Amino acid sequence: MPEVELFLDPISSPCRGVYFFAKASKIPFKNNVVQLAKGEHLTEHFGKLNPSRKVPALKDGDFTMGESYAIIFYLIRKFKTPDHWYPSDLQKRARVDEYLAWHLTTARSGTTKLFWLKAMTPYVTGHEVNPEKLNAALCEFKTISTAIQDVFLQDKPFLVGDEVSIADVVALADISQTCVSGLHVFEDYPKLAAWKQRVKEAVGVELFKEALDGIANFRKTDKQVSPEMKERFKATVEYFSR
Ligand SMILES: N[C@@H](CCC(=O)N[C@@H](CS)C(=O)NCC(=O)O)C(=O)O
Repeated sequence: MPEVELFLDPISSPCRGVYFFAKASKIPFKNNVVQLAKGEHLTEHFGKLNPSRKVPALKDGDFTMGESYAIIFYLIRKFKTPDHWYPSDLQKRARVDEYLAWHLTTARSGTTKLFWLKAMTPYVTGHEVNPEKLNAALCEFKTISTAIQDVFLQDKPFLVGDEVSIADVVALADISQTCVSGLHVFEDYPKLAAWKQRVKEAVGVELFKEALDGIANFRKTDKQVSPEMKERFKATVEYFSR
């Protein structure tokens, strides 16, 4: 029985990053699905695992923690995963850190906004989003994609070099959520499209599909959304539609 437990909802891109990494690097763990739509992260039990009541969370014996990047670092240190995920070479590692810092502070808000406007707004409100707002979010997303392709990837196979790292996994787990919104985000970015394929193969094509199916299926689970979460979803849609 694995000693490490992860608490994840595949709808969440930070969870997908942790899941892709843990599975691809063959870490033994118990997967506990926490359904955000049902408000399972708001329970007292989950609050003990992560007081900020966000997924993902990790439990290792009596030790518990949240925050996806920190969870990935914990798993890397505990399981001494292959070096390419987070290279021990000072400067290669710094490149991974650089990408992760940029992704968290700059890319994630744009990918999240586009996902909420394009995929979640029709699901929550029954209406398409205002086209101007959607266009602005698409422009922001294109700026992010251009930066990933031209600033970080350039002509390398992966974001920081010749081998897949946690930077690739975190980036793809996040950007790929826009694909289920019916957007063909990689069409205008041939290098990113080829990179996506390489990361998918490194992570496992089936694993990748399984994780994205989680989002696609989410929108079919309307009846399971708790009243509290319906209100929260509405508030989030309003926030991103401002
Ligand atoms: N910085 C955190 C973000 C975690 C986060 O925002 N999780 C979202 C899902 S993507 C969540 O649990 N939301 C539940 C809520 O706010 O009610 C991480 O990287 O783990």
